[in-house]
Amino acid sequence: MSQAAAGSARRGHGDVADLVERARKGEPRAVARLISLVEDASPLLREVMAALAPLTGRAVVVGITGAPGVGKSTSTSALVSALRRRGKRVGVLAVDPSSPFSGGALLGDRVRMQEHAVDREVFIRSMASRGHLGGLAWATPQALRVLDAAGCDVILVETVGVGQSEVEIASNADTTVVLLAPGMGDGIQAAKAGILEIGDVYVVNKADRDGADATARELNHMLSLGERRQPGDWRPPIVKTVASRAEGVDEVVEALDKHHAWLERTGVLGQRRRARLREEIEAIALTALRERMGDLHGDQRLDVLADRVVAGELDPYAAADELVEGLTA
Ligand SMILES: Nc1nc2c(ncn2[C@@H]2O[C@H](COP(=O)(O)OP(=O)(O)OP(=O)(O)O)[C@@H](O)[C@H]2O)c(=O)[nH]1
Ligand SMILES: [Mg+2]
Repeated sequence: MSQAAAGSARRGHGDVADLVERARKGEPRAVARLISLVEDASPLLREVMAALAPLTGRAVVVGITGAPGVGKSTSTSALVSALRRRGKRVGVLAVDPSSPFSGGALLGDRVRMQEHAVDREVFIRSMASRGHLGGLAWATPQALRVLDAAGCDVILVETVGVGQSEVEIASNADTTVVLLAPGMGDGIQAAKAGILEIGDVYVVNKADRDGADATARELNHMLSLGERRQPGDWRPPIVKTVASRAEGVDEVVEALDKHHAWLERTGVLGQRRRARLREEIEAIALTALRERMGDLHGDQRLDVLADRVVAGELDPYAAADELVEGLTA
């Protein structure tokens, strides 16, 4: 637990309300403190989440994923500028699922995000898994809730594409942007990583390099192969950008707006958010159950049940049922 978190844990109840109120007003230190509580899996989280619940549901969550070095942070920073020009309050969550510590990649991000560091309408946080139960899958939605309550209109979540994490990020976002770059053998990689199923918007970045058109064509071809689209379905657009010069970024914002409008019009937005919450609730419930199961080592109830199975009074399934009922009663 961070010092700050330990401090609020000691001070207890009233401080959570105060912290949430300050975060709601967009005070950066309060927002940072709340996200630290999430990262640390603080015992105060239950209270924090209860206080945040009525303040959330407004922010649009955009996931940005792609292979290492493809230009996610550069694109994210350029998107922040474009969104700020439109008067939006923006949150950025850089999630690094590969390391339990904030590593070099995130340091690099800080440099790329520097131009936004003094903007009070931009909140930027890096998050590492710190190895706690459930990891980032569990922490990300809670950190998103903090940024949502802080009045962010849009939250950009950058995740390095390392297999499973891409799918995880997709399940946390309303809209998922998949980044590719020419000359990385991306086409084949994309197919392998299941990236073709998760993108709502595809961006071929580094379009100043040779091969961008070929990459876009190949991607277009691969997307049309698996096509089983009905009329009215969303067809993911492919946008070419040079993120380092902010070229094409307005087109990306337009594509994001169009996708969001489609999500709302079709009711898919509600479906996606509900699916996300179902997963989150299930994860929390399973964690709670597992914790209670963990407490059973040395618990007499198990001995008693085992004896009854030995005595032929119960079969193991019925014994397990009794145990589970006892745990949730
Ligand atoms: N030529 C060119 N270089 C770019 C472009 N966009 C980003 N870069 C460079 O590509 C490198 C990687 O960019 P990042 O934005 O850090 O990429 P990333 O995907 O966030 O990388 P990780 O977080 O490490 O996975 C940097 O040196 C950028 O300056 C572009 O459009 N053209
Ligand atoms: Mg990055």
